[in-house]
Amino acid sequence: MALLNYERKYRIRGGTLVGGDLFDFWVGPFYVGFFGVTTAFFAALGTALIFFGASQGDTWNPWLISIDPPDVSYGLALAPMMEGGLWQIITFCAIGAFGSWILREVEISRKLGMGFHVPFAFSFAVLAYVTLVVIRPVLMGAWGHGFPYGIMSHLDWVSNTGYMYGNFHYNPAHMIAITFFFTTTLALAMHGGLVLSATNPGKGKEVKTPEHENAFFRDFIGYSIGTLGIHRLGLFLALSAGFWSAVCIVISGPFYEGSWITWWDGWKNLPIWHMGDV
Ligand code: 07D
Ligand code: 07D
Ligand code: U10
Repeated sequence: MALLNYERKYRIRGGTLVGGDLFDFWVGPFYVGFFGVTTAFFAALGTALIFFGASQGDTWNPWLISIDPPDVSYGLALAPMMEGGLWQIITFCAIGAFGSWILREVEISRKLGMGFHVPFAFSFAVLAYVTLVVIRPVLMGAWGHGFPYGIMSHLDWVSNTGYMYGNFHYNPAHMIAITFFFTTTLALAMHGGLVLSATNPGKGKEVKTPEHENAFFRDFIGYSIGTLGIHRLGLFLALSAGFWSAVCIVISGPFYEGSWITWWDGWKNLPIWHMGDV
C-alpha cells in the first residue's frame, strides 16, 4: 500500500515503550515496534505449534482439529508434550501475543498523542480469555479446566461446562453479561442508524448536523446523550459485557459448585411470595 501523503505527518519517531528507535519503523501499512516483533514471534510460534499438533492428530479438517488441555489428573503441573503440554505452550504464546498486541496499541497511541482507550478496551477481551485458561483453572487446581483449541471442540467445552452447572442461563452474572451484549448491539444499531441518517441522507439532500441528531432523540425519547456521550456509553456497555462474562465463568467452579437453578432457591422461598399462605 502506498504511503498516503497525509500519513507522512503522522508517521513520526517516538512514543516507544521499549527499544527506543530500534524497532521504530513501518512494514507496509503496519507499525512494527518492539511489541510488533514479539507479537509476530509468539503468533508465529503458537500457530506453528497448532499445525504441529494437527499433524500428530487424525484430521486436517479445520473444523475438527483440536489441541486439548492436559487431563485434570496432571493438576497444575507441566504435562508431556502430546498430553496437553502443547496446549500449555500454545496458551503461553497466546498470552504473549495478546499482551504484546495491547502494548503495541499503547505505543501507537503514545506516538499519536491519543488516549489509551483502545488498548484498555482490548485488555478486557484478554482478561476474559485469561480468566478461562489461567485464572479459573488455577483456582480449580488443574489446567484441564481450560478450553480446548479447536473450532468445534471449544463449542463442546462451552456446552458441557454450561450443563455441569445445571442451566447456565440461571447464572446471575451470565444474565448481566448477556444483557450487556444485547444492549451493546442495540446501542450500536441506534448509533450507526442515527449517524448515517444525518450524514448520508440521500442524493441532493443537505447533510445534517449533530444538532439534528440531538433533536431526533429529544423529540423521540425526551433526552439525548450527546455525540461524545454515546461513545462513552458504547465503550462502557461493551467492556461491561466482557467483564461480566469473566465474572460468570470464574464464579462457576471456584466459588460456586452445583446447579445455578438451586442458587435461586433462597429468593424463590422469600416469605413475601407466600403471604397468601398464612
Ligand atoms: C469477528 C474478529 C475476527 C476474529 C475471528 C476469529 C481463530 C480460531 C484457530 C482452529 C468476533 C478467528 C478465529 C483464530 C482458529 C484454531 C485452533 C470477532 C471477530 C474471525 N473463540 N465461540 C467462534 C474464538 C471462546 C463460542 C468463531 C477465539 C470461549 C460460541 C471463532 C477464542 C467461549 C461460538 C471463535 C474463543 C466461546 C464461538 C467466531 C479465544 C466463550 C460460535 C468468533 C482466543 C467466549 C462461533 C464455530 C467471532 C462459531 C464462535 C474463536 C473463545 C464460545 C472460531 C479465538 C471459550 C458459542 N469462536 N469462544 O466472530 O461459529 O468473534 O464457532 O478466547 O457460535 Mg469462540
Ligand atoms: C474469551 C475471546 C477473547 C479473544 C481474544 C482475541 C485471536 C487472533 C486473528 C482474526 C469473551 C483472540 C484473537 C486468536 C485472531 C485474526 C487475524 C471473549 C473471549 C483475546 N450464552 N456460556 C458466555 C450467551 C449458554 C456458557 C459469554 C448467550 C448456555 C459457558 C456470553 C446465550 C450454556 C460460558 C455468553 C448463552 C452456556 C459462557 C461469552 C443464549 C451452554 C463461558 C462471551 C442466548 C449449554 C463464557 C468468559 C465472552 C464466558 C460464556 C452468552 C447460552 C454456557 C455472556 C447470549 C445456556 C460455559 N455466554 N451459555 O465471554 O463467560 O466473550 O467466558 O442462549 O465460559 Mg453462555
Ligand atoms: C473503528 C472506528 C472508526 C474507524 C475505523 C475503525 C473501530 C472512528 C476512522 C476500525 C474498524 C474497521 C476497520 C472495521 C472492520 C474491523 C472488524 C470487523 C474487526 C475485526 C478485524 C479483522 C478480522 C482484521 C484482523 C486483521 C489483523 C489483526 C491484521 C493481521 C496482521 C498481520 C498478520 C500483521 C500483524 C502486525 C504485526 C505483528 C506487527 C508488525 C509485524 C509485521 C509487519 C510482520 C513482519 C515482522 C517483523 C518485521 C518482525 C520479525 C518477526 C519475528 C522475529 C518473528 C519470526 C518468527 C518465526 C518463527 C518465523 O471507530 O471510526 O474509522 O476504521
